[in-house]
Amino acid sequence: MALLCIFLSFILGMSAAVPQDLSGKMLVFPQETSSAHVRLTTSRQNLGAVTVCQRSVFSELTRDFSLFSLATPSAANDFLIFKKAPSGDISAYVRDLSSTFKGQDYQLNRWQSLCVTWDAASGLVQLWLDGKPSIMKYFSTSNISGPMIIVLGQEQDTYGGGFDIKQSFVGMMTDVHVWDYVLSPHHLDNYSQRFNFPEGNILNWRSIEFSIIGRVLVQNEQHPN
Ligand SMILES: *[C@@H]1O[C@H](CO)[C@@H](O)[C@H](O)[C@H]1NC(C)=O
Ligand SMILES: *[C@@H]1O[C@H](CO)[C@@H](O)[C@H](O)[C@H]1NC(C)=O
Ligand SMILES: [Ca+2]
Repeated sequence: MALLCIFLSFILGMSAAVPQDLSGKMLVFPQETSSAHVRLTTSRQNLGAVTVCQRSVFSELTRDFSLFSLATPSAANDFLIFKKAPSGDISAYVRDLSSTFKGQDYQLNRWQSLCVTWDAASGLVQLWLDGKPSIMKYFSTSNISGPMIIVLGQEQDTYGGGFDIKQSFVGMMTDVHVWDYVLSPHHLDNYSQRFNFPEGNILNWRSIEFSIIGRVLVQNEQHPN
């Protein structure tokens, strides 16, 4: 029995490390907890630019919550997308530096697409909500470097942990892609409309390595509007 368990956990452990195609699937975060999350895996250790795109919907969250949390040993908020309590405010963090984009049309109970781009060459960050660009803001010109832990569903205050139930995500999320360059405006617009765009070369929803910790469920997507 013990041997069987070891064998099974070995198989399950293996399957978590194999990239999976999540097209047509979404992640469901059905409870407010300080532990349930999804960890995404990349072997990259140096990024001079980033684009993160995702589609999400949440139902009742009028408090702060995390949408995408990338930490390295040197910076817990190395790349963080954080919805702030006042409706319309979305904060981005790069290399622990943050700024809030105000007046964003982020709504309850509706699928929305959100992309955040950053480039160390210019230091500029921009947010694209449903294909509409924000202003560009100056953040950081230093690369993100070191082993990365990427978490969906919780916000990392420390490398791989330090979760706060009051910053957890409750809702659905799909189509998470990450690129190591700034996606062109045409591709950002196409992403928001589910047209053609290049798959993420750092994280690709159609071939993604992940592990689920706690109650997060993979379900069929329900054709977001
Ligand atoms: C920063 O990233 C860019 C693009 O990946 C790379 O060309 C450059 O060498 C990196 N700089 C450092 C100091 O690692
Ligand atoms: C955007 O999507 C349309 C429809 O799929 C496609 O024809 C077009 O080439 C895409 N744009 C870019 C820049 O790839
Ligand atoms: Ca926190």
